[in-house]
Amino acid sequence: MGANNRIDIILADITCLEVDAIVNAANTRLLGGSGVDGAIHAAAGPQLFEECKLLGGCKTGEARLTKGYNLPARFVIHAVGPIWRGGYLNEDELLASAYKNSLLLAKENQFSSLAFPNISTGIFGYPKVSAARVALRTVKSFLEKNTYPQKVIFVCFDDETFSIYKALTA
Ligand code: AR6
Repeated sequence: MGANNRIDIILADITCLEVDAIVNAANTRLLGGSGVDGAIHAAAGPQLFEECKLLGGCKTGEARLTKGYNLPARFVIHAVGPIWRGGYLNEDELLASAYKNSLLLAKENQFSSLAFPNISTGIFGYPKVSAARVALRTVKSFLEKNTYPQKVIFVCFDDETFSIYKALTA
């Protein structure tokens, strides 16, 4: 199966998705925050915070798995994208690595469906088009070589990002 028909692009709130795992755009402390991180913790409930405390943080570019608790998703993959500092501090590589490590966790656990938010493009300030290019390139190349996850959903939260993803995959 080709990579393109295993990718969906939707405009939605990621906390509402009934998938094997949703990805959280977390920070290195893994103790919650605002943006999609805050929304995921609010919807999952306090048990998610308790499990995250046991993880002891996560480096930029890496990812960690927890259960989904009260979310409709079974699991949460907490991925830490880079803070945008102008593009000269390996931001592309670190963002690609956050996607790749999330995909590897989905593969190891044989998840069928995996949903990503647009990591780093909110509070972390990564330019949206560049981030979408990195995300699409990384996911496509992973799907070409791997059977799991079977489906990847890019969950956009604003019309502009949704249009960017649609244009880049047209
Ligand atoms: N569903 C889907 N996408 C969402 C949702 C939602 N419910 N809410 C926001 N987004 P951000 P970052 C989009 O700022 O840039 C936190 O405090 C949002 O529109 O959540 O990686 C963490 O703790 C944007 O496109 O994450 C970190 O400290 C995307 O999710 C820091 O922010 C990512 O925006 C991480 O910053």
